Amino acid sequence: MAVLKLYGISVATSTQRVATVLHELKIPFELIEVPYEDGELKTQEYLRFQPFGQVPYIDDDGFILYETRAICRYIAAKFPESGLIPTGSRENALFEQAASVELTNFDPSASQAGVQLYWKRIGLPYNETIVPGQLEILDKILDSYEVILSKQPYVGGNTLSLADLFHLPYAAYVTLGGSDIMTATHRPNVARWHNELTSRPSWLAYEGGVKTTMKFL
Ligand SMILES: N[C@@H](CCC(=O)N[C@@H](CS)C(=O)NCC(=O)O)C(=O)O
Repeated sequence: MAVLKLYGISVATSTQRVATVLHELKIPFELIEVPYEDGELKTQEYLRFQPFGQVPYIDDDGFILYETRAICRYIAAKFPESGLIPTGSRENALFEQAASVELTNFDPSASQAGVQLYWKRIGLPYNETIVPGQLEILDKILDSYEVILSKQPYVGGNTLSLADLFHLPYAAYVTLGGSDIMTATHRPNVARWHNELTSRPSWLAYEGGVKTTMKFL
C-alpha cells in the first residue's frame, strides 16, 4: 500500500491539524508542499482535488479527501482501538457534542485571533486590530469550557479524543502569540487541558511546520 500523501503547506494551520492526528496514530506520511505564492491553489488542476482551493487534502492509495476534520475522522476510524473516536453510542454522542462545540463555539473566534497572532509570529503580514475583539468573544466561551473541564479531563469525556485535538493549532497559537487567555489562573481546568494538549509530542513535532514523517519514536 502506498504511503499516505498529505498535500498541504507546511506552515498552514490546517496542514498542522492533520499532521498532528497522523502523528498521534503513528501513520507515516509524505508531505507534498503545494506552492501558495504562484496561485497554484486556484488552478483548475488543483481544484479537481480541493474544489475550494484550500489546503490540505490527502491521497490515501488513490482515495482523495479534503476538510481537516473529515480527514482526521477518516484516519482515526481506521484505528478504533486508539479511542480517538469513541465507539459506544453514548460515548460517541458526547464526542460529537464536543466536536460540534469546537467547530461552532471555539473555532470562529480562536481561529480569527489565532491566525493573526500566528502570522505575526512567523513574519507574514497580519492584522492585529481584530485580535482584541475576537479574544473577548473567546474569553466568554472559555468560561463554559471551564465548567465542562471541571467535571471531566477532556472535552468529550474521560479520554482524549479528536474533539480535543481539533482545538490545535489555534489553542496553541493564541498562547504562543502572547495571550494568556488559554492559561489564565481563574480557569485552572482550561489551563490544565491546554497545557496537556500543547505539550503532546504529536503537536510539538509540527508546531514549527509540518514535514514528511516516516518513522515515529
Ligand atoms: N475548512 C477547511 C479550511 C482549510 C483552510 O482554511 N486552509 C487555509 C490554510 S490554513 C487555506 O488553504 N487558505 C488559502 C485560501 O483559502 O486561499 C479545512 O478544515 O480543511
